[in-house]
Amino acid sequence: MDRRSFVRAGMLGVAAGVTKPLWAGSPLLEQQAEQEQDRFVAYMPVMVSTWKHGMEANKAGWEILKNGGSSLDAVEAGARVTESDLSNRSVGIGGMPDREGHVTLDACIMDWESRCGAVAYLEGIAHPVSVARHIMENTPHVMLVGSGAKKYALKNKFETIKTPLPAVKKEWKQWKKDQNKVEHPEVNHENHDTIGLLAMDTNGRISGACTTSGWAYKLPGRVGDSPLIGAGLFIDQEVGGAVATGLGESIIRIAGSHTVVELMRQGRTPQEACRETVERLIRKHKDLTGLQCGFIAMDTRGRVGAYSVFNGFNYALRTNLDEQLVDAEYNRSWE
Ligand code: SD4
Repeated sequence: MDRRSFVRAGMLGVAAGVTKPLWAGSPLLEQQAEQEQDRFVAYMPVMVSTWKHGMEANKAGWEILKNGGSSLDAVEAGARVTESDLSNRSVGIGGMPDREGHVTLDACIMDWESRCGAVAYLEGIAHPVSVARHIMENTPHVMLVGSGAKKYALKNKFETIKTPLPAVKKEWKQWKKDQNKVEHPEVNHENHDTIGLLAMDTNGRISGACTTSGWAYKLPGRVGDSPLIGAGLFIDQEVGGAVATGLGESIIRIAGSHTVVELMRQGRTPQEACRETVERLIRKHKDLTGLQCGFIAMDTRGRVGAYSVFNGFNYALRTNLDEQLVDAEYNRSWE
């Protein structure tokens, strides 16, 4: 089979709703695919998002992808679902505040042309991910923060919100009363809510987004990895994309998402790249207490992978056949 017909066969597989690459199970074809570096495989479109709430986010993104829409629209639509979720305690309107009671939001977005936008320390705006996209598409900048970001959002008529929600405020007040007892809020190994999303559309174009309210009761002014291109998110259409969740400080230290992408560039599968990045992150931390971090990645062949420090990390995967919540592999069992 020459290269063209090989790719065409892959495309027919997409149309037929085949979820496995056509060469799966055939060592010869697999080797050929490897050698020819085929970019368009039977997985297109595909969407993957962190944590359980990624299922709902993927649903919104899938509506766009299945109709031939762009991966950029898909990740933005997905992120907006989680940003509007009143029950989510670390994204958007339901987010936890800093130690002075302010909910400050971080988000970024990146597309297949390496265009990117970001906001950090943004308060009172419903959809930071859309502000990030607006900055990307309408300014010469990548990132706006704090009052500048807010001014920009208001000027461009982005929806405002009142935060924290009453229930969240009540919790914060209680925390303030108790705060002498704990130096750092616990980072739960099982429960993080930040959402990171990666999508590949029917044209093989990859985009990603990440949005969070960050570390609960953080110091005012603290910004985590989530809005930082290279840390919380990185896309390179030559290779693939990656997005991070977990303790932002440790992800920043190793430029986590960029590291995953660069490892894929060197030939690792998405799964291997996520694992190696987590191993590096662990090596840089003597004290692993509370250090839950996870990455998801996708390459230009539509293959995905994920890996975390501890158990409990999962991600939502959507392909043309089904949607699933997948438990990620991890490095450490409960210790
Ligand atoms: C942060 N990475 O601000 C975010 C928090 C997070 O799952 O991802 N929690 O550090």
